[in-house]
Amino acid sequence: MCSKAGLYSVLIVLCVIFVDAHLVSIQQTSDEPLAIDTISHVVPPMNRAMKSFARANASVCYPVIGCFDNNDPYNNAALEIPQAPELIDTHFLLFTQEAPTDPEFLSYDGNDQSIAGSKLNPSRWLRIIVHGFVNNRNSIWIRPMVDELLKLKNDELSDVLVVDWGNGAKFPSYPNAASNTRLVGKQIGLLLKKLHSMKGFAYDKIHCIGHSLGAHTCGIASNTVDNQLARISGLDPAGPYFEGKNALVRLDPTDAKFVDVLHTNTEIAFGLGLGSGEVSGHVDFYVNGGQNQPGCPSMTTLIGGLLGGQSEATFEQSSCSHSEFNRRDCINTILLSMHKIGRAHGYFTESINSECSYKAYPCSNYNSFMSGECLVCPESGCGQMGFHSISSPGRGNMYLTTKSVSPFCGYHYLIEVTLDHNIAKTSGEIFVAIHSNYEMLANVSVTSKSNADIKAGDVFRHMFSYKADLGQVDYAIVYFNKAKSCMYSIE
Ligand SMILES: [Ca+2]
Repeated sequence: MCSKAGLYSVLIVLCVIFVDAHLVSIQQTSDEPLAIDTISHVVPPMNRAMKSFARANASVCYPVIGCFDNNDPYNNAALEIPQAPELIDTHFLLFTQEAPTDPEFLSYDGNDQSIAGSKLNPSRWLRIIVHGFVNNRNSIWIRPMVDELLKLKNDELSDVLVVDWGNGAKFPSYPNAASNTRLVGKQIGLLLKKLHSMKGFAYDKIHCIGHSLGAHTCGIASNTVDNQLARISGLDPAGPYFEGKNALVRLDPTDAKFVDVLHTNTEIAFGLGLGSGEVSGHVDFYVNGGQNQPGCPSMTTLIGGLLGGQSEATFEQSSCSHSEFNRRDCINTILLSMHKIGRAHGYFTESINSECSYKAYPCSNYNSFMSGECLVCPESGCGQMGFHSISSPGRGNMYLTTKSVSPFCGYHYLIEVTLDHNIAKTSGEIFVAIHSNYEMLANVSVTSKSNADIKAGDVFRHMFSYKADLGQVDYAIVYFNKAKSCMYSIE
């Protein structure tokens, strides 16, 4: 049980010739295709996607929904204004406890019968899922999230509404998709007003979960009902055209009573960036630092490899390649592959019914966290990333690590290795093997590279997540692999 993890602190001093090593189980306090939001001004094929011929001072009005212009602050999406609702063709698919696989289609604009005859139950939560760029209702991550949400019981018992605005989120026009978040958000808000007036649905039983562009769409939806939604979960909110922009156009803490945000893919490479690193909620989880995720190729590696002619198979073999891969051309390959880096929806889906808690720690930055400086929860408490963040005390910026493969949640451990003062300067890699009453954990690198500079008095710390509670640690063995030499024990 993760909840038990770290209830104790284990300190092992390794009696080796010149190394002290400490394994510290993290203290507990006293108390997861496709959704890519892509912008590029560098990669030639993507340039086309970013071009916009919109002009300033443009406006448009649509029946029922209302008017939109591109005056400040709504000039954020390359001056694009939302496309016609007939083109976007938004669909609202309702999955209920009574019909978990056979959705009802709800309508906000005239077909009141769809709401009047709905199985929607206002005593339950309504969880709304909103996808991002290049996604639609069939994106591979949506069904698993629906299933996990429908498993919730008791006070969390839920129906699930999937918002499909795929026609308005199509590749290649990211500016249009970014602008369409305003219209789709308004459509969701209008539907919620209908649910409120016709079914007695309380806004404080509504939770909007948005991935990428969908995160900002959730913000607009709540704005439409005077920010009364109980909760918005932003899963790697889109960065391009939103990060640093006016709070009216992007997800921010004022948009709902509780806003929790996962940051998983803020790395920018070759001019391409996906997620926003901006603080956007009451609690922001910077997962594995937020830039990219373990087990996934970095943006630089991925895009460089693809543009360099690396094969699709290469990426199929990566541990991120368990999701959709339907390459039609190089650009799609880039988009689909990049999506896999953003595991925000995978983490969130896993968190809903997992016994593992995804414990997260407040810290000033990721480097400090990885150095072991923030391993004691303050009086204000630690956080719990994902679905249960609302019931954990942690607020503000939180840090945690995950495993590189599913299930991603694990137990945090910190290994600390202190070198003796009598060693000669050298280079190589230091590993630790941990033997506990649970199992042996072999060859954990604490230097993170094979040719680290090593000198007397150095202290190496390595934070990692492991699949289980290691329990009582009996002993550990430290190994040193000298650069360009054979491995040998330094014992
Ligand atoms: Ca906002």
